[in-house]
Amino acid sequence: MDESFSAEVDSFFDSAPPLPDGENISKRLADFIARNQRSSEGKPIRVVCVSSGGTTVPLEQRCVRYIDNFSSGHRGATSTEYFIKAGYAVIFLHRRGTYQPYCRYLPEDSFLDFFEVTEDSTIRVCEEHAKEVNQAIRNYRSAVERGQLLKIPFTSIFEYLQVLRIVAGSMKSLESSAMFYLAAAVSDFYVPWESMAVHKIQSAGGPLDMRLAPVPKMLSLLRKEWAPMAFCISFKLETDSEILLKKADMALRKYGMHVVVANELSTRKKEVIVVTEGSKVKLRIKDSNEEVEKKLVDLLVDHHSNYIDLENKNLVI
Ligand code: 9Z3
Repeated sequence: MDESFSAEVDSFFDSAPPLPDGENISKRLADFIARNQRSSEGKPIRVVCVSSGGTTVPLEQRCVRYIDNFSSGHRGATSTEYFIKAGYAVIFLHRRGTYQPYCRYLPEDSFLDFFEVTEDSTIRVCEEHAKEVNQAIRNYRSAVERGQLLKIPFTSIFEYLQVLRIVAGSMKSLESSAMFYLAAAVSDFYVPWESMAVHKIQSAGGPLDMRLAPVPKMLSLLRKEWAPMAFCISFKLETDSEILLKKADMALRKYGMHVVVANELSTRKKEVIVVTEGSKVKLRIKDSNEEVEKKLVDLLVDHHSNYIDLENKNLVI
C-alpha cells in the first residue's frame, strides 16, 4: 500500500465516530461464522457478505442534513434470497430502511393491505396475497432457523466502512469459501469528521461552501489485507454507457476484483454485464416475471466454485 493511500485510510478510520455497537456486531458475527464454518457432513459452508443500499454523507456531526444517493437496496435484497436458495449463509449488510429479503414489496407497499378483518373481528391474510405471504414467511423463517441470514444495518459512510472492515476480519478464516458481493452504492466523497460543523448549519450564514474529500477506495484493502483469500465481486454503476465497460475493466485491474458487475442506472433491473479477467457476459431478462439477480447469482456461484477448486488445487501442489 503506498504511503499517501495508507495515510488517507488511517485518517478516515481514526477520525470516524466510533460505532456505538461495534462489540455487539463483532459478537453476532463471530457466532454466525462459528455456526457456518462446516455443514453437518463436515464440508465448508460458503458465506457471502451482500452489501446493499446507499451510504449517506453527514453534513453536521449532530446530523440534521446529509447527502444521499438513489440506491433502494432491491439488488441486494433480491440477491440475498437467491444466495440463500443456493445454500450460502448471508451477511446482509444493508442501509437502514431499504428493501429487505423476503419482503421486497415493502417499504413502498403497505403490508397492512395484505390483511383483512373478518366478520368475527379476527385478522387474516387476504385471499389474493395468501400464496406470496405464506411463501415469504416460510422462506424467511427457514433461513433464520437454519442460521443462514444475519442482518447488519448501516446508515453513513463512516458506519458502512467500519462495519465492512469488521465483517471482512471475521470472514478471513473462511478463506476461499468467503465471498463479497458489494452491491451497496458507496459515496465517493465525504466531509471528514474533524472538518464537519458540530451543530446544525445555519441558513443565515448565506451560501454554503463545503469541501468534500474523496472516500479512500477500500476495495484494494479488502482484497490485499482484510480478507485476501475471499472471492470478491464489486459493482460498477454509470449513467453513460460509453464509459461503463472501460470503468468496469479498470476496477477489475485496479482493485484486484475477481468479478465486476457493470450496470447502467436506467436498465439495472433488466441487464447487467459480468466482467472477469477474460470475459464479458451480458445477462438480460426476457420479461418482468424474471429477475436478473437469479441469472447473476447462478453465474457467480459457478465462478466461486471454480475459484475454490483452483485454490484447493494450489494448496495440494
Ligand atoms: C450497483 O451498481 C447496484 O447494482 C445498484 C443497485 C446500486 C445500481 P438498487 O439498490 O440499485 O437495487 O436500487 N452498486 C454499486 C455502485 C457503486 O457504488 N459502485 C462503486 C463505484 O461505482 C464501487 S464500490 O465506484
